[in-house]
Amino acid sequence: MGKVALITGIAGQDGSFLAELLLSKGYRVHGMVRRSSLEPSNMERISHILPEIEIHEGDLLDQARLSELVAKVSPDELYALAAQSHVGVSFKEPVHTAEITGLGALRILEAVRHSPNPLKTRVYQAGSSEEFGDVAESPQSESTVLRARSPYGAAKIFAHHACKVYREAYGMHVSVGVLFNHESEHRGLNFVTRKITHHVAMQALGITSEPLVLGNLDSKRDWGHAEDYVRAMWLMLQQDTPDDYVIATGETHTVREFVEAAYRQASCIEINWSGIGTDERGLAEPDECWDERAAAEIRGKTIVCVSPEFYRPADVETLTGDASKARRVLGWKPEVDFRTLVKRMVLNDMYLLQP
Ligand code: F7E
Repeated sequence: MGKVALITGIAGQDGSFLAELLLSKGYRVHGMVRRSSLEPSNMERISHILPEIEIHEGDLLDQARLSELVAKVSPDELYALAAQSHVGVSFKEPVHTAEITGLGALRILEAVRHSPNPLKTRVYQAGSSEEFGDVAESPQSESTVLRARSPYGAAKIFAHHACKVYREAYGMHVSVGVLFNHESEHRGLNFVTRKITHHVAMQALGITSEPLVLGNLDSKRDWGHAEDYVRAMWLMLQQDTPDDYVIATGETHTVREFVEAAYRQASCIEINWSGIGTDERGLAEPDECWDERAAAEIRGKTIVCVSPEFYRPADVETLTGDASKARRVLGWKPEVDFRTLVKRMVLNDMYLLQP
């Protein structure tokens, strides 16, 4: 009989890809979802596999329910993916973020520790490159000091340390994946990559003529594809010994470069940047493939602008991951590069939005 997996946050980007991967490997997949997320609109990412998985209602705030669920499902592998995962929101709701993202992880560990067979269940905790914060060195690896710059990063550090404590104190099989930014066609619209590809697709299809409004364009991220990253999660739990692993591409791009790549892909438009800070504007420069009359109409139009609304009180400036341990021990490597990631996201949004 196949192994049993429990995924918290199964309806999210990573949860949906991971559920598909585990089903393809013959797992019986259980997923935990909050009552408020049971709305069909929140279940879209997993609607196609709903008949093959078992959904349970649960909440990271509710220890009794978590303990009951873990005891009942008795998973071989538990993937703790649920969290308040938006860094910007964590500045507005720091206590809530600590409750869900920090203490929620501890509640999962407690649920496993007090289950009938705590050493049976292998746990994957979703760590984050936000833990590196004001980076102490570059690139960042498993030995880099953690110096969070957001309430979200601080909560993830708490969860990360709790995992290490449970591993050492109780001999539990708990691994932490310190995942750098990972995106996809399933990414939520409030994260910068999908916000960009969705808006650029709307402009390209003539659905909107409003400019794309962003915050910090100079921020640099190491962006990979979520499908590659959930494979790393699974590999971690197949190891005899639990450990921490950085998962990243090792390649860093600015938000500005992501914007440029998206316009190039969607509409063969280059961007001329002008101004600085919140006065910066991105002006359209159609490439040589455009018909000259159509190009003349759009040339010089403001298609991107900046608003302080999307700045954070503190931002992590640059993140670059060193995933050599994962490559060496897990045999993991990313398959999707930056150009392909942008292309896939843009084309998917154009497909979804086509009239
Ligand atoms: O921002 C800048 C923003 O919200 C990326 C989460 O999955 O990855 C993600 O966290 C950068 C930041 O992701 C906008 O200031 C500019 O510097 O897409 P993001 P994130 O904060 O890096 C880590 C690894 C996680 O663990 C998190 O859960 O883009 N930025 N303008 C903007 N960001 C947003 N959201 N919206 C803007 O308009």
